[in-house]
Order: sequence, then C-alpha cells, then structure tokens
Amino acid sequence: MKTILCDALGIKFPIFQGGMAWISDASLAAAVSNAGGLGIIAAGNAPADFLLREIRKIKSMTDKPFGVNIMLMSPYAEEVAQVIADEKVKIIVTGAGNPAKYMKMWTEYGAKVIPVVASVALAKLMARSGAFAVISEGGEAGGHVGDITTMALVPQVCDAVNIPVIAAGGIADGRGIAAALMLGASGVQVGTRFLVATECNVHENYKSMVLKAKDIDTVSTGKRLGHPVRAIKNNFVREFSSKEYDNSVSDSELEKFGEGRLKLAATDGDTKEGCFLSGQIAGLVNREQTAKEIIEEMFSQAKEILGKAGSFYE
Ligand code: TUI
Repeated sequence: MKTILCDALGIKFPIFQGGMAWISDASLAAAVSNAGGLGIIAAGNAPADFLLREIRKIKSMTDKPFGVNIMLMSPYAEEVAQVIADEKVKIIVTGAGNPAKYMKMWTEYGAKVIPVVASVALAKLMARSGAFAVISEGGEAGGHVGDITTMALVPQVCDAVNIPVIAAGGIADGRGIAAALMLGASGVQVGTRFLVATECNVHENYKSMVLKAKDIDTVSTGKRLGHPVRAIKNNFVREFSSKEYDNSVSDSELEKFGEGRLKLAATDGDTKEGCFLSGQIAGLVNREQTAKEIIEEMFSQAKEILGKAGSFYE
C-alpha cells in the first residue's frame, strides 16, 4: 500500500509513530523506521541535550528516514528547535502549539515541517506558512488533545488544505488505516499501539496499564488550564479531576499538582501517582509485538478490507 507520502518521505508504509514524550526514544523510532514506517523521537519536556543524544543514537541505528517531535509548550522549546536545525533533521513534527516562529529556520535548510493540528483554522494557517503536511489529530488521541473527533476533523481538514493530511487519534489497526484513507488522509500516525512495542523502553507497568485498559478507561482532564490531556483513569487522575472542579484550588496549584507526572509514569512506572497518557483505542491494544509485526499486521489488514470494499456495491 502506497500513498504520496511514501515517495515524498522515503518510507515504505504511510505510518508515523507518535512522538510520545518520555517514551519515543531512538530505540522505538529506529525500530519503526527500520520496519518501513516513520520513526519519531520525542523531545517532550526534556532539555535539548537529551534530544541531541537520541538523534546521534538513531543515526547509528538506522539509515532510513526518521523525524523529531517538538512539544511547543516545553520550557526548552527554543533550544530544542535550535538543536533540530543544527542537526539538520529532515522531518519535524510539532505539537501542542503554533510553530510559525520556527518555520523559516527549519525550511531554510530543506526540512519538511509537519504540524499537528486540532482545528481547520490552524491547518489552513500552517499550509500558508509552508508546512509540508499536517497531522489532523482527533480528541480520541492520548496526551494533549483538542475537542473534535478524528472522524469529524480529518475530512474537514482535507477539504481546507491542499497539502497531505495524516490522520491521528483512535487508530490502532488496519480498520483505522482504511477509515483514515477513506476520510481523505494520505497516512496515519499511531501512538498507543507503538507504546506496547517490544522495542519501546517505557516502564513495564505503563505497558500493562495500556494492555489492560478497556474502551472507557481513559478520560481527558485539565480543560480548566487550557490544555486538556487524555490519560488512563487512576488514583492521580481522579485526584486531579476533583481538584479541577474545586474552586478553592487555584490554577497554579492545579498546574503544580500535575507537574512531573508523565515522567513518573513512563520511567518509574508509578501506577498510583503517575499520569499514564493513552488514547481511547487502548481497549483494542491487547498484546506486545515488535514494531515490524505491528506495521505489517496493520497494513495487511487494511489491504484486505479495502480490497473487499467493492462488495458494498451491487
Ligand atoms: O502534543 C500532543 N500531545 C501531547 S503533548 C504532551 S506533553 C504535555 N505536557 C504538559 C501539558 C500538556 C502536554 C502530551 N501529549 N499532541 C499534538 C497536539 N497538538 N494535540 C493538539 C495540539 C494542538 C493544540 C493547539 C496544536 C496546536 C494548537 O494550537 C494552539 C495555537 O497556539 O494556535
């Protein structure tokens, strides 16, 4: 299965591995790239020297294309943006904000910038600012999310821009790929399913939380702070949620209460106090496989069901 993204980015399958903060390192990204997808290293909230190390590492692990994800709300965004340029990273995915101020510095040396958008307005702005493509991410996704669902957002973004659109949020198998292509997308971005990949170094407890999660086990909290985040319900999420609706708790207290929780989940595996970001599709993710097995299984399923699509006609 091939779309315009494959030749443009030099990848075999039109699938991006989500840039998951504290999770998507060189090990996971290299495995995905070596399997024919686009592996992506996440800078997350880490200082730039972390990213630099991971970029050097992935260059020794694969000769295939890879990308870097910059989380624009990070306190280190400025220095991360500079390291990306210094290392001449060719594919840059941005999240949790508007990357306009970095566009020139990246496109100048020929990088392809692919912002994650959660609205038609930002998609249009990004297309005008020189983005190569956009990732249209629905609120089913894990982590920092918008309000609109993938089903509603993807076709509206596809109609609004004339650059490739990659669908994200709620996609973890071949049916998701097929649906995304039918909505007009040229590819998909997948986070939750790659989180349980063999090559993913996240704490084992994080993997078990995702593997055990059912359809209704994630919830989005933090709307009051302007950046809602979807995570698996646990002790921390319940406490955060009750503080969010408690007027005696100030915004800065609430912000402080949430700090460092993702790292606590990803590196320490603290099932009680950590924040286990995950998409709603976790209920569908039930076993650990290698990145190669995940990608090949997803695309063979997509190919099979798309091939049968003709049977819906008389
Ligand atoms: O960014 C994500 N997912 C994330 S980021 C993250 S780390 C984090 N840490 C602390 C607080 C919040 C997050 C965990 N998961 N996905 C991409 C994404 N980007 N989803 C939604 C957006 C987005 C939202 C608003 C992109 C642009 C935007 O525009 C705002 C503007 O300035 O126009």
